[in-house]
Amino acid sequence: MPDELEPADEPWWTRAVVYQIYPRSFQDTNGDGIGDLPGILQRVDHLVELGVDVLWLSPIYRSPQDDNGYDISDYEDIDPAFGTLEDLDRLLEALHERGLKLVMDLVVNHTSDEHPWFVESQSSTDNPKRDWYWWRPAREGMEPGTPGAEPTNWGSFFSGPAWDHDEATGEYYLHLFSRKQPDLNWENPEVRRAVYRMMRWWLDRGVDGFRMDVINLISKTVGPDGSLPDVPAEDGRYGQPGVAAANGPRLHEFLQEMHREVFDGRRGVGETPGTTVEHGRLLTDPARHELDMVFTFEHVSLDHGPGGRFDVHPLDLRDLKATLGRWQAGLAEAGWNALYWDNHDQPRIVSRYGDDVAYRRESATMLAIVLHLHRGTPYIYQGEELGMTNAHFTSLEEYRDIESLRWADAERDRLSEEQLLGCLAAGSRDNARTPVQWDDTAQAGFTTGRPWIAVNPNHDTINAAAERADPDSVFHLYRRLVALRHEDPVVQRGDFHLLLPDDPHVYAFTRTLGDEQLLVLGSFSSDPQVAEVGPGWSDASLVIGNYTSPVATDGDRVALRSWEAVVLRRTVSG
Ligand code: TEU
Ligand code: CA
Repeated sequence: MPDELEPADEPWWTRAVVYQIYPRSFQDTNGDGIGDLPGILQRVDHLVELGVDVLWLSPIYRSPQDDNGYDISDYEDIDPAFGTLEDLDRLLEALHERGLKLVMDLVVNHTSDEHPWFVESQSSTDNPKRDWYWWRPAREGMEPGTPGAEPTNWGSFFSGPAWDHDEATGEYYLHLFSRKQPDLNWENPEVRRAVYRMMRWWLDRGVDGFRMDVINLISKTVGPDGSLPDVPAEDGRYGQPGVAAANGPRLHEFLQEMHREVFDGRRGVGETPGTTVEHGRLLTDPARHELDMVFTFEHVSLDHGPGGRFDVHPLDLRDLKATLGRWQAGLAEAGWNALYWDNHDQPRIVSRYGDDVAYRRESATMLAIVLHLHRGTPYIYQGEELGMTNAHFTSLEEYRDIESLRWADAERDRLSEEQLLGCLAAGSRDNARTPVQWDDTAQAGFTTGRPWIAVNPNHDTINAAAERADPDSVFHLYRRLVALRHEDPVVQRGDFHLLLPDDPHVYAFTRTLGDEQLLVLGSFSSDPQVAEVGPGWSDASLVIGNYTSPVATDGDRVALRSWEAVVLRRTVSG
């Protein structure tokens, strides 16, 4: 092989695939209906069979579970619902024995209001920890606790104001998420030191890295006098806090400090809602020592109308190509993308950009192939590899997610119950949180008890056992994609070039490394499509596809069946 195609000393994550587990919904072992650490241990072989390299665990720390663990009351302990520190050590050992790494969710933009830091902070205005959070008096001239008296007009991501009035001390504290998730004040160096200490404690225990929750929110726009600005908003409404609370002026400084104090050779992935390509490049340029890769949100917001995630519209494929293409181009020279469709905050991709009724297998596998062939590190969210679908809940009682419930409460006056249900069915985070479907038994093999959230009835046909038994299943296609990522330098590092930007149905691009080139085609349509790919592909070999019979090429064109994806390889002369 020419030098260029040798794996060289590229960082390991250029060759790796990450698997995300949402522990609550993965596997229960004690019949309480909540997934737990022993359940993950019991299913480690599933990860090994899939071939993934890294496990990212959504939060398992001690927590009142207001936002399913994204509200932490003790960073150095495991929530009893999930198990014990010893269970975690056992899991770590089992993973490391099999060559897998463990990445923990790090939630340090905010804590739980039950964290001892906040309990102290709240106790009085002169408590030494008062300044660990964002406390502010009511708006000048307004009566504390009355509507509109909040220090700024920031809205919470979970509806309503981002400020809560504390009767005892008469001031407000900031919470960009629920009122049980007060934001930490990263301006205070003591806060930063406490966080770094905690991170080192986990790394010393053996964990391999962190996925950093809303990490670009840690620096807010704050004036020299400590004032926080209002944001644009309609009269009497709360504005998007992102404008003033995200990507603040000290973000890079904080992350570089964290890198110095914590990492050096150890790893971090940042989740960065509302971040631009340019910003993503700055965050992940290795020379800047901030993050190794970023999760962006643009490609999973393209089907949102002005009303946000509950205002779902059909996707225009051209937007998806333009968006992902922009991120590929922007991070081509420096920086690195995390590639994902699904996670615990997103509706299932097969129900969203695919067709989960007539072409579930075809569209799930097409989406997988298209995503995994991009440049970046692919993430698989539990159940995605089984082609699991949205929950399709039909009553409000079935929902558990705080964001969904708060939104439904806020909109109840405006929308009928039927409308609410329609919006939730399309946009709710609970779509991704139904239990993993292991088999066709009563609770899908997830629990012997009553699951905390309903199992999808379609587990009678969609489940891991059935997927494993069918060589053409979504599961086996994901296995092949993971293997391809491990083996193929063009998949790992090849340059990305978007084709057919204006085609409304076909996703098309090439990846090129040295004299090797891959052509990736994916049809986002049930109707037959023809992709005009240009000359030189008729003798190309098939690398991977989601139909068993050979792909039809005719001169400069490739014919694609319903939701078909193909990857072709050729040698190009330099
Ligand atoms: O999510 C951050 C985020 O920006 C969202 O996608 C958010 O969940 C919300 O749905 C906006 O509509 C992270 C976590 O992944 C999420 O589960 C937590 O609820 C949130 O942070 C707070 O910790
Ligand atoms: Ca349990």
